[in-house]
Amino acid sequence: MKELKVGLIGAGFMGKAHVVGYSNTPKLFAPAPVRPIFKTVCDIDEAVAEEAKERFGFEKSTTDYMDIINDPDIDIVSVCTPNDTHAEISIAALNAGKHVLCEKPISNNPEDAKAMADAAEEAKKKGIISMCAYQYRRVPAVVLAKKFVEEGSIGEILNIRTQYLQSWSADPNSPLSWRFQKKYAGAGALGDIGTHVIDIAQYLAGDIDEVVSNVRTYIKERPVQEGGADLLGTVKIDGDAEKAPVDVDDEASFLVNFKSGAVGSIEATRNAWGRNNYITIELHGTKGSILFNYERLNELQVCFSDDPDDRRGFKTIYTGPAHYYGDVTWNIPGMNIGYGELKTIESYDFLKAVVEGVQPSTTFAEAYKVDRVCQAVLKSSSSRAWEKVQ
Ligand code: SOE
Repeated sequence: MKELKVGLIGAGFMGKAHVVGYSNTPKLFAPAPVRPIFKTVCDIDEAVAEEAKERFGFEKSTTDYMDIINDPDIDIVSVCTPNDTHAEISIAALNAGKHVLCEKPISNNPEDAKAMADAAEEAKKKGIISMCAYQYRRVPAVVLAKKFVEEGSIGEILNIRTQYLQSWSADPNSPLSWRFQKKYAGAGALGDIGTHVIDIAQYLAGDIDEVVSNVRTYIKERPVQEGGADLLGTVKIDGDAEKAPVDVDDEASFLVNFKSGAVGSIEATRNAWGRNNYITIELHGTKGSILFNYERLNELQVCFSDDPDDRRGFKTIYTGPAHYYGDVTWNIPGMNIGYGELKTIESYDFLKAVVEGVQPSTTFAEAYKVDRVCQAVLKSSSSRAWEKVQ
């Protein structure tokens, strides 16, 4: 089997997710496009890099990402670092002829996002593949929703409502990681999770044309976290610790108008007690409706207008062997998939694209479009008016 050598940059939570995806690809998918070989793992924290090397089975560890860029033996680079470093690392990797799978959001500012989209476009001419890791558009139920939209089964889209709600930052003692600092993250809930549902909304309903928003920071300062590891609210720091200001949003809610004429609303917050990874999409068309909730990710609800009056209503389709990769992941109905399988589907699509030389979604150009929607949301929160997506 063909082998491709992987360099992982950033060995925290998302680094682990990429390793799970790559290592499970040849196990879940037969035939597998390649066998990924774990060559070098990089983290700015030496102990984290060394631990990841041992645990994930990399040959080497380093604290300097240029060791990966300069290694002619490495074919693929996974970028799992804070948002402010995505551009520098991804562009260096693309210029060195490496295929890049970069975490979302594409960057912490529009200039870098554009530079990344341009670099990806240039690299593509030389057969170099890139992908931004908006994995939720690959949930089989979301792919099925797209199929219903494309087939016209629910008619013309009138509106789409999406939400991404989590709870891990609702506790004021959740530490001030990079995710609460503009210079690293660019934006708060908007950039971190709002971007996922912007990507899905545009995947299903086309480009967003304009937005009007409400953006809030509920918890204005948080206890300072020692060390760089992102604890995602799993560890609390008690009230006596030094505190520093939060300069990003805790909540971004906005109305959107799509270029197609459809309307919608998007909401994102990590301050919603009781909501864990609550990604919902509700889409109404002239001939039917679709409803999805990631907390029940193996289900899609659909309602068709031409069902008889006495039995019209939402029915639940359980995704399985008949749906996106369901015949190769677990081919018995009801086995179900979770986040690990989803990251594996993403890795498979990426690795297959590398082998076939075909550009997969979400492209850096599409991810830059998501970023432009975020810029319009932030602009609208200051102007308190509708703002066009530039
Ligand atoms: C934290 O909010 C986070 O890890 C996001 O950064 C991811 O993109 C999301 O998929 C899960 O939650």
